[in-house]
Amino acid sequence: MSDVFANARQIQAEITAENPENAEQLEAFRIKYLGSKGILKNLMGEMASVPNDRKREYGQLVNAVKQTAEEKFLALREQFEAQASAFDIRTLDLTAPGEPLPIGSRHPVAVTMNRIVDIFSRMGFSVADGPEIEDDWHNFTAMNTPEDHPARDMQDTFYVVDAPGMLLRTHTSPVQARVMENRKPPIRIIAPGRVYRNETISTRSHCQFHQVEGLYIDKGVSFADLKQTLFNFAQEMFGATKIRLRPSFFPFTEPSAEMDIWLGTDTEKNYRLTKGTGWLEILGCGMVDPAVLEMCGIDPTEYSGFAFGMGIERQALRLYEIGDIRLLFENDVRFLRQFSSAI
Ligand code: 2NM
Repeated sequence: MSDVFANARQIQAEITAENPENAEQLEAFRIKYLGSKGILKNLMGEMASVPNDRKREYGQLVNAVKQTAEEKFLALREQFEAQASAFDIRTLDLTAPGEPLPIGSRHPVAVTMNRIVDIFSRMGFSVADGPEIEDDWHNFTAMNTPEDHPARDMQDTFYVVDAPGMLLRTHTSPVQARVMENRKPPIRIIAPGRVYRNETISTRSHCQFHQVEGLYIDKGVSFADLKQTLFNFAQEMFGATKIRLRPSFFPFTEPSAEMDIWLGTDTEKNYRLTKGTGWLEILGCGMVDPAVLEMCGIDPTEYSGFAFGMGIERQALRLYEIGDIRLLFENDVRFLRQFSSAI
């Protein structure tokens, strides 16, 4: 009779000493002790042989043994489950296909800018850049833009508060001014980048957009050079077959011109785009004003040059036949995704 008590205590010691090392061994442990034909069932079955006055004591002992086994089982099950769900190289299927990664796309303005840069690179132009927060001198004075010129007006230019003479560049021309100050001709550069204008009048206009300007200075650079270079650009960029130069005015060039490409009026789209003329304006250009060369430290009696400038957003609209410029600023991924194959 006293054997059943000793036996139960012996089982308890065995349970404590058991050390299942994985889920499989733990299941064997459970069946051995807690299963329907397990050791604890047997221990309970011994109750019949315990005298009545000790049944209560025996029941408590067997319950304690059972609790030991159950606690051990639950603790180890939790531990093994946690291990199984954690990263384990042995359970990793190295042949499984990868998760698809959503790939972003370049913005059409960036794609257009890259194309413009690429075309001029092949004609021997290199890319120059400069600060977007500029001083009055490089943005306006060096560009032959007088103090009372309307472009300097607060309505057009963002001036930096508390920094007299500092502003957000209104064009990338100050980049050219800085290059002319620091380098000797021949100079053949393009300056792509962000520019800022305070255009709050219409909902269509934006305060920040992108420009590419170009500059070519050497001995004997002529208007014919300008014409051939820009015609080549129009061919490469838009597949244009004809260009037209109309007289215009910029403070920094003399003479100045606006360049149109020939689209014709054969299609309704081209008719609408060219307002029935067949010609579409693409860029502004001209021979660099001798006063600009002089201010930037280049002798205008020795050198001459041409320059040009264009807004990139406008070229992007043309290139991708986008109907509304706002699409370029809204960054709606449903719009941007369409350019995922463009470089
Ligand atoms: C334009 C049109 C015509 C231009 C001029 C210069 C510089 F620095 F040489 F004076 N840079 N860019 C220029 C000329 C820009 O944009 C419509």
